[in-house]
Amino acid sequence: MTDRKEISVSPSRDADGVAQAPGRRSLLRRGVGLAGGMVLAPALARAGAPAPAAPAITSPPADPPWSKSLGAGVVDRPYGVPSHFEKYVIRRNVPWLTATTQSSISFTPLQNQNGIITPNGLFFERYHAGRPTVDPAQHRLMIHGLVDRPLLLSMEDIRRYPTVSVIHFIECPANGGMEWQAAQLNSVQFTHGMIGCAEWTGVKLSVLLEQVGLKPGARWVLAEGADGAHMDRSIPLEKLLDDCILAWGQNGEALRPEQGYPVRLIVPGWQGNVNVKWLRRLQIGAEPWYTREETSKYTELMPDGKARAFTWEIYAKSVITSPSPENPVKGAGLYEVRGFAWSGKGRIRHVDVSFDGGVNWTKAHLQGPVLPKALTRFTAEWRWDGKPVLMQSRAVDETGYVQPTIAELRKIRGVNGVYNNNAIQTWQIKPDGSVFNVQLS
Ligand SMILES: Nc1nc2c(c(=O)[nH]1)N[C@H]1C(S)=C(S)[C@@H](COP(=O)(O)O)O[C@H]1N2
Ligand SMILES: [Mo]
Repeated sequence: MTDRKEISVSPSRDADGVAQAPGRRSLLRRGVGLAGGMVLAPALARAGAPAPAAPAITSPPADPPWSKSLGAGVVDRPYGVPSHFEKYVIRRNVPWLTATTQSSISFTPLQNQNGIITPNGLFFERYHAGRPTVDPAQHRLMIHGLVDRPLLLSMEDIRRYPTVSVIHFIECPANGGMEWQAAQLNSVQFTHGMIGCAEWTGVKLSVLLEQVGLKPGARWVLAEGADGAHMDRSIPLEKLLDDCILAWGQNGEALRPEQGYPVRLIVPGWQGNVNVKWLRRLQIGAEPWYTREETSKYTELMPDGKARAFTWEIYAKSVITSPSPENPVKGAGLYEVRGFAWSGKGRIRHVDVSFDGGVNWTKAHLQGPVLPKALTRFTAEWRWDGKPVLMQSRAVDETGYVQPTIAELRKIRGVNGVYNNNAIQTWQIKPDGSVFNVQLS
């Protein structure tokens, strides 16, 4: 096992204490207390340590203050917000990672995500020049280049096209980028939180491209954003015609400004940066544009000093979110291990979990829906005896590709890169139930 370099950026312990949802835990414990012959949720009713001697449970609980008064009325909050008790469930950034917060990234709190959809207020943010405030009434999208009929579309025009709604993840390929040399960040939010999954609503690019009429020789598209960075990326036309969409909806409401309001490109399964936000221009051409972005940043540095210019698809990956550094274990007993798996190449076929650092594997349960290029929930039953554990998950996608270990990845790619670290994550569980990010050599 290699040394773990610990950097104290993990959320504070007391915040984690709240994250443990004490109400639910004490309910479980009470469940055990009255379990004699009662039918409870089958596996988890057996969870936890032996029940403390509970007083006989004969009458309903006493009324707390909120049961003895009127609550707030409707439209007290015309736009709803989460319960005050959930205030620790937030995006976080790593201040030392970037010089400014305008060219930076924040992380989704995966440790608290229930189900496959990332709530809009928790979706990770990646900006190259900050988050612009785009007025939808003034925003225009230009489609030009090797086309018969160039278009200049207002948001009103865009919304008149036939719509589709699709559920896909967006992952920045820098996700896990700090972990190439050694285990660094003791937090699943920071090791894996540059990802979010949402239902995107918009129009298929194929519909728009049919309308502008592609000229012979058209093979590439330059997509450009309206932010100060005018972030642009070259994308093969083939991909745009296949499954890309121009999205203005995110989980049932308008895109959030953070995600590209009023309109962004969704490039299913491909690395985050091609999903251009605040989209203002699509130029059709014959060749890719090697923009500064592409040649200087989204390249993959190989051990021999050469760099790969275009890498697009997200390779299969998975991570256990509970237990995790933010979700420590509370004593020996039965637990449900929970995590996410995803692949940019299609559906997750299966996920294995290991409790001994990858020596033995057992099949996890995939919780539906299992959608292509979307976060997929997996669970596994785990009875902990209180001894140290090295817990891992390993995803296999529908192409048969198997998520590699960090040692296997390093053999091919060295340690100089930042991008596309899809290695198996190892959590070390100590006898006191605390969980640490470690790497196995
Ligand atoms: N216009 C524009 N689009 C952009 C970016 C940007 O800075 N400007 N960042 C890109 C990067 S690097 C990523 S990973 C994704 C992140 O999407 P999100 O912020 O909605 O999570 O947006 C991409 N689209
Ligand atoms: Mo990114």
